[in-house]
Amino acid sequence: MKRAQDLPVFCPNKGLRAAVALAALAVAPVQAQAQTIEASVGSGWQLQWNDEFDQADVDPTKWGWESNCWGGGNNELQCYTDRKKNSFIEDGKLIIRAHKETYFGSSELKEVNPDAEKKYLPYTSARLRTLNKGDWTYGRFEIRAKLPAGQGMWPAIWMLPSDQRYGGWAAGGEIDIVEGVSMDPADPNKVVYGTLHYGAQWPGNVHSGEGYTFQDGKDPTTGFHTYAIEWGDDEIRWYIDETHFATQRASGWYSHAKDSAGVKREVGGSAPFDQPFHLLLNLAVGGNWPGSPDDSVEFPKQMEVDFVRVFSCPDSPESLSSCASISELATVNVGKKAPRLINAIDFDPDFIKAQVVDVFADESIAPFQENYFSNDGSVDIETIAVEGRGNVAQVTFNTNQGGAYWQGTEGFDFGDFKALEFDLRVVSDPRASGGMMFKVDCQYPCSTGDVPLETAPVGEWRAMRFEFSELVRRAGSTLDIRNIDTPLVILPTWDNQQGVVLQIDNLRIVR
Ligand SMILES: [Ca+2]
Ligand SMILES: [Ca+2]
Repeated sequence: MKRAQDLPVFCPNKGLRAAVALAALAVAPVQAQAQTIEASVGSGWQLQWNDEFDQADVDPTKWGWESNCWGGGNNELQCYTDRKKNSFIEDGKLIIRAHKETYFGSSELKEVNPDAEKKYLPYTSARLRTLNKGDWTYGRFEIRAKLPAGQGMWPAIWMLPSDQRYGGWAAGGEIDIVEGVSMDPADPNKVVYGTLHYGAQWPGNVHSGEGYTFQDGKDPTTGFHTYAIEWGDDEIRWYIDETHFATQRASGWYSHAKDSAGVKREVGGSAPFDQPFHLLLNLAVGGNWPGSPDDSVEFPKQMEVDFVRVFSCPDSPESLSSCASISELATVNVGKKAPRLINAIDFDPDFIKAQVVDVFADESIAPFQENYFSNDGSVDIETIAVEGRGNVAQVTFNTNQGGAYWQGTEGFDFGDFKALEFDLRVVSDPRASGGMMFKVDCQYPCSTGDVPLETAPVGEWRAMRFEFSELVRRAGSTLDIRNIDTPLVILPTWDNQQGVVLQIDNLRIVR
């Protein structure tokens, strides 16, 4: 439900043959009585929990309402309320209805805090969840729903951990079964997304996911479709109707949770997706990902949910292997590699009294260690010997969306220092065009912002020097030189990076 830009998109027609074969296996008829409800694909599933929404009112033993004007952590524009005008049952369906109306409520997620500041937002909607009423680990989760189109509409069917065992978002994980983001009513091939969020607590969180393109006249905004995941201990699979379109595996997700001493540790196994999670259904309006509604959007808008069904697989409750429906045509998303944890590094606290603080000379120096982030691949950082220089750090971008950086265990006071220096050589740059950037971070989002680098011709070294006084004065810079934790982030221009190889040497902070 949080930011997930730039996800790859699955087109079902690419895999039509096997998708049809999978559909032929889906023989289980769906019947009205809870006792005989079967999963829409696979066999051996046992219904564990469901709501068909065929009673008069939303069942408070199954659903709780969140009521706040918090904005979802994404600057969303709706207040969530528990009023019937925002969520109710009609014709066997749960309706979550967004209205354009100014509302006044708590600006905090935890609406129970009596001291929370209140604020106005221009829309209302609803967010229902099963927390402490329906909490599950592993199984098949099926939700039949119709999603709203329109700029700024952000319907979501998703899951969050039911306790804070691994720490705050997203160290504990988030499973997005389906999200629609500003779907254009005129688009005949609308895209929805299935995504995982994991990693460390924000801002150390990462995400990986896949889009699914509706084709052949099928439309998630005019018809009902069944959105499902099969969540096992080693694999999570995403389904739309009978089509398995995406897979992610435990080898591609991780959790860097904080232990009782506040130290980050890598949790093994299938963490964070090995704990009880609950379901959330909501219709957000606006926010960082979809942007705001425009004049073309006529309110009210609504998401309709025909049913929510949770199945277990009694013969293989954790692996789900005896019940699973797996298509070889589904996209396997490799996920993200866990970055090296730096908080266990021993270092001399007096390092900062030196005339020159080396960050990398012939190796990375404690407390600063090299690392990378990436949305769509990996960045290799190696220490290699180069004639005349001892060792240098060689950075290879196998991605179009990543960066290399040197980061400390905390923010350090470089207030008495004058400049950042490093030597840079572009070893290879296969791009037709595109620049190079660097940043200094003071516990992101505190940062210089992107600073363009004038590199030497390919193969030649150039010495770089940047005065902190200049970096502080740059437009958009929020650099605080008394709290620098990341002396260097370096990256080719975003979305255009693949194949670039850099070498960096003598990265240091000088008086
Ligand atoms: Ca129903
Ligand atoms: Ca060197």
